[in-house]
Amino acid sequence: MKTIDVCLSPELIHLYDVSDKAVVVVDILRATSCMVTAFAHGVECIVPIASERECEQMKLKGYVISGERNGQKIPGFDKGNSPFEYMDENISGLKIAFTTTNGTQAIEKSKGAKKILIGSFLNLSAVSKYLLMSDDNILIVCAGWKGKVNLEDSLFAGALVDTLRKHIEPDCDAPIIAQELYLRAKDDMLNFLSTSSHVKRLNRLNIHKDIEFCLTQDKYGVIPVLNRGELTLL
Ligand code: 3SL
Repeated sequence: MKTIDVCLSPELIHLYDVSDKAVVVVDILRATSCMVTAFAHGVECIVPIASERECEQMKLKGYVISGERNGQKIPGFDKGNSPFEYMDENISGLKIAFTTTNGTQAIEKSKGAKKILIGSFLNLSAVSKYLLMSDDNILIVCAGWKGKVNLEDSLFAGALVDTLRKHIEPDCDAPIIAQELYLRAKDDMLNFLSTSSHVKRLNRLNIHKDIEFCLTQDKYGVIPVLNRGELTLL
């Protein structure tokens, strides 16, 4: 049977051998939800970049530069990190360079994996179906916040474990913890997350509607996958 594991923070990734695994990187609020939304609206590719400076330099190569630090759009960048910025008709065909506080860092740290997929509640079923068909062992890498664990990424991990549970073997207890958490939260995730650190942080920045949107399940059927440093559609 295939195995599944959950890395609750990118700081723990050294504990896992990713070389034979399909890694699903998740940053529910909001990086991977933005990426999935952007692909659902026709972007050509997204280059995830850890460093703000390197991302900025991509402007000279014709990329739209997008990103945030601490939840706020980086001054001088074209776009920030709200999924609502990646829905209009002008998105189609764009090449985007993207840097975020945690999400793109988690992708960077996952390099070396057999495959890297981008997960969110928005494309949960699509990712789950793909993983069911594939023979690869699975590792869900939660982006967390600056190395610390967060609730929303752990809930996504639990949701994915829950959809795959009959077909996979947990490799340690993190998938069981995540699944239990998800089962407690699933009927009202918005309420469950109301006291979570990042929801409070976003609320302080007056970012409210993104939270509810990013918790919507199965709005899109796209799966972004990393190929030679660039996310494209699977
Ligand atoms: O850390 C990240 O990658 C972001 O998604 C955080 S924020 O939601 O834009 O604050």
